[in-house]
Amino acid sequence: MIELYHYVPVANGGKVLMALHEKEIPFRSHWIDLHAFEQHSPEYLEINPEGQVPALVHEGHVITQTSVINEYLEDAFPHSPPLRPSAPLEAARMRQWNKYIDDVVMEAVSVHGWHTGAGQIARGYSDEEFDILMARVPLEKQRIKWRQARAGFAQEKLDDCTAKVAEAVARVEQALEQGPWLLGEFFSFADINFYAYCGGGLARMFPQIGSSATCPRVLEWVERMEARPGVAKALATSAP
Ligand SMILES: N[C@@H](CCC(=O)N[C@@H](CS)C(=O)NCC(=O)O)C(=O)O
Repeated sequence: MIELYHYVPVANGGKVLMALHEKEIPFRSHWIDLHAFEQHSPEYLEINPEGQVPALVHEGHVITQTSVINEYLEDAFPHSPPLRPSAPLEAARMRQWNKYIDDVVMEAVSVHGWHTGAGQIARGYSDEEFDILMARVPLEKQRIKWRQARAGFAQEKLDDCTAKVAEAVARVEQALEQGPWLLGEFFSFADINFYAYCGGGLARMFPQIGSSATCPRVLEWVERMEARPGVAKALATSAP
């Protein structure tokens, strides 16, 4: 049985939840509350020493990093509905999208998410309480990010991230000229990946970018994504 440790069904957690439901793979869900900093608890660090979610456990083995997890699911469950094209060139195209989304889009969207969401959580603690929580964060990069979120990111950084999101949306808008999904007719992990970071929340987080005047195809693609039973099931995931 697959075990998935995750939080709300957006961004990184949503990416694996959507893959599991689309591939119709049964799994047991373990809710890790980021608002309560459960991802840095000693119990969870035994599963993922980096203190990040999601983490997948299969037959006693822990797998982390969402794009790695999703391709693992493809390889370990070959009879589930495929989300990676079988032709090597098409698979490479999918991975090119995933690399760009993981390296650029995820980071750009997450700075905005952390500026508001994580910032609010972090400011709910006193300086002393926050220092104690930060001492448990294993990754230095994440400790810095939590502190930046608490103080608020510089406007220059926010503007740079907004520009990166706008460019990514323009690239996806162009790709969708070729068909309903990022790889044309084939629905793949690349669609799940972009939707998780930048699809569902696009119009709400970036109204100036996600409008029908600028990206009509992307907005129609968002509707197509949300009409998929596996995606809808994943999005309905809530706290136990
Ligand atoms: N590159 C990682 C990123 C994972 C990640 O950033 N997870 C976030 C939640 S969306 C997290 O655990 N944040 C809490 C923290 O770092 O304290 C992946 O793809 O799995």
